[in-house]
Order: sequence, then C-alpha cells, then structure tokens
Amino acid sequence: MIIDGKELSARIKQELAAQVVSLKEKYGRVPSLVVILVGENPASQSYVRGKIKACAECGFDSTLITMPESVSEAELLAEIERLNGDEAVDGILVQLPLPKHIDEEKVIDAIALEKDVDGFHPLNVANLWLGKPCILPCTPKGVMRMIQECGFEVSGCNAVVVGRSNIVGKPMAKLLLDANATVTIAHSRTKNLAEVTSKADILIAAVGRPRMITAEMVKEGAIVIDVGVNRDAATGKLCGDVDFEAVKDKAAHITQVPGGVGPMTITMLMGNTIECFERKMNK
Ligand code: L34
Repeated sequence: MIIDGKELSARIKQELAAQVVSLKEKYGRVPSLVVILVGENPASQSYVRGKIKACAECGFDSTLITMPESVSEAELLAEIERLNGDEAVDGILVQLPLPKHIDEEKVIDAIALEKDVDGFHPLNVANLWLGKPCILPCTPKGVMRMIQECGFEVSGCNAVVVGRSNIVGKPMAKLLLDANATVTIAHSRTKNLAEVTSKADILIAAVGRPRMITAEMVKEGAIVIDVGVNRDAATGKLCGDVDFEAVKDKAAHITQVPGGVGPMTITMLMGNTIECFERKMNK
C-alpha cells in the first residue's frame, strides 16, 4: 500500500486552514512566515515555491526574500537580525544548502529560537533530546505522521534509520525512540548494511543515494519511508533512496518520490509556523 504524501498533506492543510480562520478571529491576524532563498539552485527554488504556495493554501501571510549567490554572510545575518526584531514575523526559514562562503551553523544560530520554524536551532535540538517541548524538525515530524497513518504499532518494533544527518537521521531516530521503537542508526560505515536493514519493521532511508535500498535489504511486510530527494543522473528526474519498483511488492506500506515525504515536510512547516504564532500570542 502506498502512503500518499500529497493526499495526506492536502487533508492536513485543510485542517490547518480551518484553524487559521479561528486564529484570525481570536488574535486579529494570521501567522506569517518569511522564507529566505540564497542563490538560484533549481531544486531549492522548487521547494521554496512549494512552501510559499502552502502558506497561501493555509491562509498565512508569507514573504519570499531572494538574495544573490554572492550575498555576504554579514548581509544575510543582518537581514535575519532585522526579521528577528519584526513583530509581524512569526517564522523565519533560511533554505539550505547555502553557498560555501556562508557558514550555515552561524546562520541557523542567528534565527531567534521563537521563530525557528525548522527546529534547527541548537536550543530546539537540545530540548528535543531532553524530551522538553520544542519545535520538531519538519521532515522527521512528517515521517512520523505517515507512519501513524499505517495504523502500525510502533512500540516495541525494530526501526532502522539509514543516514545520520542533523536534519533528518538523528532527529528521526529520537522521534522513533520516543514512540518506543528499538532504534538502529545505520550509515556509510555500517558493516553488513543489508543484514541490519532486513531486520527493520520500519525502515527509513535518508542517505541521498539513488535507489540504494534494494529489495534484498527489506523485510517482507515492512514499512518503508523514502526521505531521499535525488536527481537521476540519466533522466534528470527526481528519485528517492529506495528502488521503489523492486521494493513495493515486499513492503506492506511504502512512500514514493515525488509525492511522499517532500510534501509532508512542507505541511509540517505550516504546522510549526502556527505553533510559533500561538506561542507568541499567548506570551
Ligand atoms: N531550511 N532547508 C531548510 N528547511 C528544510 O525543511 C529543507 N528541506 C530540505 C532541503 N533544505 C531545507 C526541504 O524543504 C528538503 N526539503 C524539501 C521540501 C519539499 C520537497 C522536497 C524537499 C518537495 O516538495 N518535493 C516534491 C517534489 C518537488 C519537485 O519536483 O521539485 C515531492 O513530491 O517530493
């Protein structure tokens, strides 16, 4: 069975849009998100367009700030500082990756904790690992929502996350742990990767290598979630980390790329923006 990220996203966005209507009645304005895009990476442009479009669908105010590839780190930091102080702005997102001459860590650290809709700020990350209230990173949050949709008992099951990035792999493992899964984080140095992955009741692929998860690596009846967003070298088309055609008959539930985790990432961002807005209004 395919877990349709687009359809699920549409459903959640409808709920969020309804919520925004009542927020507007209660507080007199709607949530507002600012997205900063540096440079002209076509993939980033496409994802950012998706985010701005989702804001419109949910009834948010949104602003897209584009900056040239050549923008200095100081100029970007100054803009973030300005937005941190702007009362009308509830969420700030700087689309990654950034050009090499800009220190991503510095930029992430500069965004005010209360406006960190990505959940990337070090204090957000600390709160996540301490089990304290925090903004959850969008992609892992979206994946958990997709797993919920399967009606599968996560507690006690074996979950394997392939990939250990700060943005996906590590927080993904923490959310699965919080759901009482037995979690393994596998990565490029893992020995006998296929042996590890084939024990997974839930398998999360977040490596960034086209079709590296093959049918032999998957347990019969597993839930397989593909976080990969790669360009196929031959066709230029978007493809995931999972060999979908081969794995789909073995998995009980599986996601596709496109139409899987990507749209859910955007939808969770909308939810996070509402969270930041409400926290601010209730302060
Ligand atoms: N700051 N940078 C920041 N926050 C994020 O949450 C992201 N991420 C990742 C890259 N950089 C970021 C995203 O937005 C990945 N990502 C993302 C978002 C949306 C989609 C893919 C990746 C998406 O909508 N994918 C569509 C296809 C879009 C297309 O055709 O280009 C899909 O159906 O998978």
